[in-house]
Amino acid sequence: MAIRHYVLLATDGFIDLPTTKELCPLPDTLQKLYVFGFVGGLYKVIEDDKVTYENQSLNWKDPNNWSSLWAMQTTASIPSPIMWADQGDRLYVTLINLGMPVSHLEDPHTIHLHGAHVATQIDGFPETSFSVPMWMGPNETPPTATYYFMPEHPGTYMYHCHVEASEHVQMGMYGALVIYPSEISLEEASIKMDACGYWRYKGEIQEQIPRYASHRQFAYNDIQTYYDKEYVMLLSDIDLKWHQTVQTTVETGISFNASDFKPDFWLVNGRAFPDTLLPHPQTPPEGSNPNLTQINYESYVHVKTDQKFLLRMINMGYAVVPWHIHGWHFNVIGKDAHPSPFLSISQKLDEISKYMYCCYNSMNMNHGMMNHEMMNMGFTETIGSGETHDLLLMADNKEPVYGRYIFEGQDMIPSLCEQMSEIQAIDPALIADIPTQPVSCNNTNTVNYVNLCAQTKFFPQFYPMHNHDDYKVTNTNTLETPAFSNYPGGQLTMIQADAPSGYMESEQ
Ligand SMILES: [Cu+2]
Repeated sequence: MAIRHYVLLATDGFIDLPTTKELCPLPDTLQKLYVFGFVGGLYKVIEDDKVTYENQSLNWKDPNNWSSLWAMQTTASIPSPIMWADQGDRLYVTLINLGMPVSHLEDPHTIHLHGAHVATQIDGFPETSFSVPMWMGPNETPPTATYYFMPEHPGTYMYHCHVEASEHVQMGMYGALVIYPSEISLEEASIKMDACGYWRYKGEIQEQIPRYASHRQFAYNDIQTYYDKEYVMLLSDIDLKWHQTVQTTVETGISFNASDFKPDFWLVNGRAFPDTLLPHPQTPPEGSNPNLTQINYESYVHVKTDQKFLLRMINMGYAVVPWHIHGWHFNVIGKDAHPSPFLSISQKLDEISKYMYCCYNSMNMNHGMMNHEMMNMGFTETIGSGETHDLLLMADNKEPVYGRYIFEGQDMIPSLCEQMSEIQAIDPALIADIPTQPVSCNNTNTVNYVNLCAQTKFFPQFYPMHNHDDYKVTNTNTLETPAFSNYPGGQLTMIQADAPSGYMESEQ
């Protein structure tokens, strides 16, 4: 059990949104967006009586820190910092209100841990509890309040300010909250790592789980929820006019009618495609403390073929999102921090069928129920506002089925590579250049399928995932009149699946 203490500071700021589909656009094509948000992050961790200060400068009790804390005014971005803990930890979040110097609004703020099973007093709904007033200057002690949460259920959560939530949420005051199973909670579910690093379930070694995998590679206290990599996909939508009205409301006296909400930007982890392919600015540098690097807002999914990956879908927007993933079908293993009931149903059916197989095989009984799958699978998941859905995917290998057709052709149809070289001869621009991970504006590595064909390379594979309200896969160019939309943009990102571990290209 650890005590994890975060310090969040509420303030305002600006983010840049792309208005075109260029990967690294010119600065004068960016739309400045006025936002509210929380800054700060993990302050300290107490574990086994050992105190680790992750960021001493967040210690608001020390007057020497007041000027640097005050200087965090106007640095808000979207989303707010990720918070995480293990089941059974004690999570504390101290809130400081830095005010909103850009708009001169003097609103109080709260932190509502959305989905957390907490007492009214610390639920962050100001109408039933309290809100935190503005700090009046770096020469005074900041007024604070500290929220407390003892997570009982692993899963994907979110947090947001609940003061005038229609406006403060639209303005960007939200972030992801992730709760992992603990070693103890897994053990209570008969899942335990042995002294040699093997994961065992009910005593049996689980070959599908690598040795020494972390307990934070399970989404739930269920053996079927192991993953190799995890990603947060926090979805939100932006109405530029609403943001502009809030920015000037103190001067103009004009406020925005929430029922006029009409979004023109759609974001994944605070960014619109193609920015979703770039490294996320909030990811700590490599080599940082594991407390800080445990989870991040990267949205370009980069895995190896045959790996399992978890998408923690969070919808903070005001519309339902039909999230569609190309390439593979997902298993919905949880919703709103509860494991899918299909997990235990399918496991019980497997156990029954194994028993039947053992006992009646000699009687030549049909054992077709072996490895029975009763799962909530799909390729488009409809995610309502305020919901979180955990999607588990296996990046299975397409080469055994598709490799021969692509490189050699089959059934009297020439190879796809041959067909593509004809297309290339007509118009080379029709063969896409795909930016590969890690993408950077200074050095964008790309591949295209004709290059891959020349090397008889099947990998990497690339698949998009996106909002299937496809008009939300655009970036609105609001800098020109009349405004127009550029496709692709908006709520779109990519999955890159590299060759499986130990794969030899010469095998092809
Ligand atoms: Cu607020």
